Amino acid sequence: MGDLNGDGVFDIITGVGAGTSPLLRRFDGRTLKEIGQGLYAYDQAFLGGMSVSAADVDGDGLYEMITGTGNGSAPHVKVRKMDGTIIASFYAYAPEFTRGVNLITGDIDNDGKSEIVSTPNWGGGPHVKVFDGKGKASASFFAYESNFIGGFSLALADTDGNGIKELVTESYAGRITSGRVFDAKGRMLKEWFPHGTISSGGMVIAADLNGDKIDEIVSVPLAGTQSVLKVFDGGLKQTASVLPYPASYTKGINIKAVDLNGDGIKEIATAPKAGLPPQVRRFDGALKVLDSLFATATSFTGGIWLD
Ligand SMILES: [Ca+2]
Ligand SMILES: [Ca+2]
Ligand SMILES: [Ca+2]
Ligand SMILES: [Ca+2]
Repeated sequence: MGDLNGDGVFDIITGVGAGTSPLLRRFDGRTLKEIGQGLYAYDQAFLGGMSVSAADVDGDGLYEMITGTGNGSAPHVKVRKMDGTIIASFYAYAPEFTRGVNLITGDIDNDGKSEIVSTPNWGGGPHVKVFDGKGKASASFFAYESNFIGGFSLALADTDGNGIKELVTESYAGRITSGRVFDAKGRMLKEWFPHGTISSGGMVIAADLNGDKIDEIVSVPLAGTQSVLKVFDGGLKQTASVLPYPASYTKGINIKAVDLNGDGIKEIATAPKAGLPPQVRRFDGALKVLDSLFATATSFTGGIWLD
C-alpha cells in the first residue's frame, strides 16, 4: 500500500499470484474505487505471478508501483508512476535465473527516497541486492553461504533508533537458524540465534511495538519445531515469548504487524499455517493476547494467510 495520488490516504495496489495474467490494479484508499484501468505489469501470456510493492523511490511524495516477476521468467523489475508510466525496468539478477524475484522497499540510506531490495526466490541462493529507483545497484551481498539455497526471510528494521533502517534476515531450513543484521552496504553488524540450535528455519518481521522509535524483531520458527513466537529488542535480547496455539503445534505460524486500534503502535497478528482451526490472534508488544477471531469456519484447517 502507498499514497499514489497525494491525498494523504494510503491507496491499495493489487497484483496476482501464479496461474493468471499479471494484472496490476489500483484502488483509491478513500473510496475503494478503482483508479484508472488495470494494466499488465508484464506480457499478458506470463502466468508466473508477481511481487508488488509501493514506495516513493524518487522523493516527490508520491508512491510508485514496483513489481517483480514470479517463477518462470527472467528476474524483471519494473517501476511505474501511478499513471502506469514506466520509469525503470531492469533485471535484478542474470536473466538466465528464472525462479523469480522478491522485493521489499524502504529508505535504508536516509536520503528521502526508497530503495528497492531484492532477493531471489527459493533456489537462487542468499543474494541480496539494493537498487535505487532507477535500477542502479548500490549493494550486492550474500546474507548466508553462497551455496545455501534453503531461502531466508528479510525485513527492514531500525534496530538502533538512528532513523535508518537495517536489513534483518533469518535463514530457512538447511543450516542452523541464524538471524543477521546488515547495513545498507551489506556489512553484517550482528548475528544471533533466535531459536537456539534448530535447523528448521524461521521468519522475521519488524515493527516498533512500543512506540520508542526502535523496531522490535518478531520471529517464529518454520514448521517442524514448536511454534513459539518471540520478540527481540533492537539489541537482539529476547523480551517476550508466547505459544499462540497449543504447545504440541509445530506446523508454523504466519505473522503480520498491524495497527488495528489506530494508536500508532503496531500489534502482532498470528494465524496457523496448517492443521488447526483458522484462529487469528492478536498480541501487543509484550505478547499479551488482545483478542482472537476465527477467519473462516472453525472446521477449516488449511491455514490462513495474513495481509
Ligand atoms: Ca515518487
Ligand atoms: Ca534512500
Ligand atoms: Ca538504524
Ligand atoms: Ca520499539
